[in-house]
Amino acid sequence: MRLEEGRVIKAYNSFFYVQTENELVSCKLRGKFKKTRKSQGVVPGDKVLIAKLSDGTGVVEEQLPRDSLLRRPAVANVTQVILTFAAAQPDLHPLLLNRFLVLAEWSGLKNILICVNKTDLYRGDRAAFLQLYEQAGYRVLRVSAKENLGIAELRQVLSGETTVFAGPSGVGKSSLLNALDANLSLATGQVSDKIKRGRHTTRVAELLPYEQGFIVDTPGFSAMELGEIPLAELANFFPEFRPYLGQCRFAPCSHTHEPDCGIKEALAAGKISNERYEAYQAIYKEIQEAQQMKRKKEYK
Ligand SMILES: Nc1nc2c(ncn2[C@@H]2O[C@H](COP(=O)(O)OP(=O)(O)OP(=O)(O)O)[C@@H](O)[C@H]2O)c(=O)[nH]1
Ligand SMILES: [Mg+2]
Ligand SMILES: [Zn+2]
Repeated sequence: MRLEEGRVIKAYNSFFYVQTENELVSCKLRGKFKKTRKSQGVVPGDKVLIAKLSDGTGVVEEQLPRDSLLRRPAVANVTQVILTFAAAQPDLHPLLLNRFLVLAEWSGLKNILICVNKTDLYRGDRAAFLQLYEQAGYRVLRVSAKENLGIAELRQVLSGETTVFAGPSGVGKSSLLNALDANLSLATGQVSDKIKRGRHTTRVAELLPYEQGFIVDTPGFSAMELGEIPLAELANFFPEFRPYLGQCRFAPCSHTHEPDCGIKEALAAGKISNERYEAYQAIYKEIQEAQQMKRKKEYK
């Protein structure tokens, strides 16, 4: 049987849409690829080999090795992620931003950017707040899909990359993609007036061809499970902490209560911001509690 190579563009209702060199083929999966507790299964962005059937549909026969995997939203062979938030409606919560950053760092992606959309709505000054993240090493883009502000700068970072737009519902991910390419005409949804939250308009992740690469629209989310993150590695997921790791008296050091801690000294010297250190502590506690819960359950 002749197999053809292709890339999963989106998965929907147990169908996998695979773009081959010449066409888009709707495929079913061989049973061996089904999602289990251990494996994510086949996800958008995966490169696969398919067999074409006489009716024009296909079957995914092989999954090719991945260069990278963003775990949430699950997209394979991604080169960068743009964590997208709104300056307002919904409001930007620092701890949520930090949790998204940790999740992206855990996936080992090289390029992690922050994009703040809806700058047209915010009359105050977010500069000081966002500067903390720039000092931590992240590039921060300030844009407005509505007023077409910052879109040219955004376009520059996308060329030739596979870029996932991830963030809470209603921040304007699909709107931004539409601003980048009006032909996409992705559905967008109003943020509810009452609870100031998005309505989960985008339902599945989808790779869209863009300037020799792809942009990936994804469904918004804000509740995330960080419990699988190894606690001992958490400090590595704060890039500005890295130069000070290995300078602590105790090894391992949690950088929370131990004396002579390199991270706490960097904090006292103003090299690490209070906000980021507090986020580290909060996330550390959250992971610790999730893991204790899990252990209790297993013990029973
Ligand atoms: N004022 C203002 N509104 C915007 C901007 N960008 C998007 N919106 C509005 O915000 C709402 C949500 O936009 P979407 O693009 O659907 O948001 P999303 O992030 O794709 O949301 P999900 O698909 O639910 O994850 C829509 O009513 C948009 O018109 C902007 O720059 N300024
Ligand atoms: Mg959307
Ligand atoms: Zn320490």
